[in-house]
Amino acid sequence: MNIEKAEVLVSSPGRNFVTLRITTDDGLTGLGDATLNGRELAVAAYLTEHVVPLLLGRDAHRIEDTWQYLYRGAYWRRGPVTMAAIAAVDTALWDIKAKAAGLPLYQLLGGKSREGLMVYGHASGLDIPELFDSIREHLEEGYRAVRVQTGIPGLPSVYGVAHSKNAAAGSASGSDARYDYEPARRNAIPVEESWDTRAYLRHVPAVFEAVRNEFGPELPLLHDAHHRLTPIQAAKLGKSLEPYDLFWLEDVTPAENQAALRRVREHTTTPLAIGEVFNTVWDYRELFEEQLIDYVRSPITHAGGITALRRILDYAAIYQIKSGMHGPTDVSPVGLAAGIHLGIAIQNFGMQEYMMHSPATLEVFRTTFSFENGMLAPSEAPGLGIEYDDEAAAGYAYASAYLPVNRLLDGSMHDW
Ligand code: KDG
Ligand code: MG
Repeated sequence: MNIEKAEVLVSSPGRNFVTLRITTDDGLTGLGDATLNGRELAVAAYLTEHVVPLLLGRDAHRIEDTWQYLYRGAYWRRGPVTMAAIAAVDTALWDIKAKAAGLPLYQLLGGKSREGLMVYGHASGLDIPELFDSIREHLEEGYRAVRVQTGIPGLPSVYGVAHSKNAAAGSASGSDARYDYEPARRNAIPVEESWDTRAYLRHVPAVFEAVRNEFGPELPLLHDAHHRLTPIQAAKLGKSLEPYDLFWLEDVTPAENQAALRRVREHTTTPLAIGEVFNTVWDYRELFEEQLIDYVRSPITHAGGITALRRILDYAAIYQIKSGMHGPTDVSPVGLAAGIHLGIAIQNFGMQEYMMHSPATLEVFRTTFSFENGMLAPSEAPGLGIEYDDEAAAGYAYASAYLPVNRLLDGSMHDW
């Protein structure tokens, strides 16, 4: 079963996606997600110019060898562009292998370890009443865990918090109002937001106190600090949130410095999650071996595919560290579906992020997974269970879009 064709599909149904579709000489197709938010065309070019020519004629069954060929063979290892490209190839080949076997992909990964994946949604509000409405809306949709992001007094907008006053009225399929901080905005240059760490550190604990008072002790609550704190600020935040029993506190410090998490860990028992911007197991080595984190945020799309993330999570399992796969709307339904198959199979699943794709996205990517009672589950369709609709995609042309950048009040650039 040789690879006959590999197409790089760039489309923009609601937001930009890069998808690799591999076709074999016996007519099977497989899909892989290669979307890198705000830098999409770099991966599309990497695939088109440097990967697709190497795939043609290769045995589609040789997933491990193809992974090693693209990783070791490139000489320039790691990095988000390279690893997203490798992830797309790897995922597409797993999709094909499972279709060839006539089985849903999770069966090839060891079969089910659970019936469904517990997910969390994105609740947010500029103020507490809006935030409560957003949490209630998520609970009504069946979510059994929520990420809580809040506006900060004095800051006109905060990434992760819907700007619109009626954001909580967004539809179950993820309207623009509800997630208006995403997709990355379609501008020639990024929007600039401002940031004040002291105001943030003062405000967030009070918000969590209010949420716990309103919604009780059971509801799993999560929070994302988007890499904006120094180690000691992060330690302070973790400590101040301890009374509110977070499921996890995410991305507290810039992710390049693994040692920073040592400082944070020394001071707080709030569970820590990190890794949505990591690309390889090497980014996690110190964090695992010193048990500095509790959840691995890498999705399949940005960590080199199913083959690589499986390895990362097996390594994590030795240290009782669990998965917490990234699942915003810039991980395409293909990337999400791959994560659902992996998550259902592994022993050390923790939590899955699920933001829900827009109706436009779901017009192009035909999904079969289900969301019921706060749990995602794969279908029994062979492979990933996703079809790409070329005709629908043709109506959604690519337009450049960027995440906002972040400046302190004095105008200097700040960490994401
Ligand atoms: O592309 C970046 C976004 O997906 C990211 O900022 C969202 O932090 C995020 C999250 O946890 O979903
Ligand atoms: Mg995050």
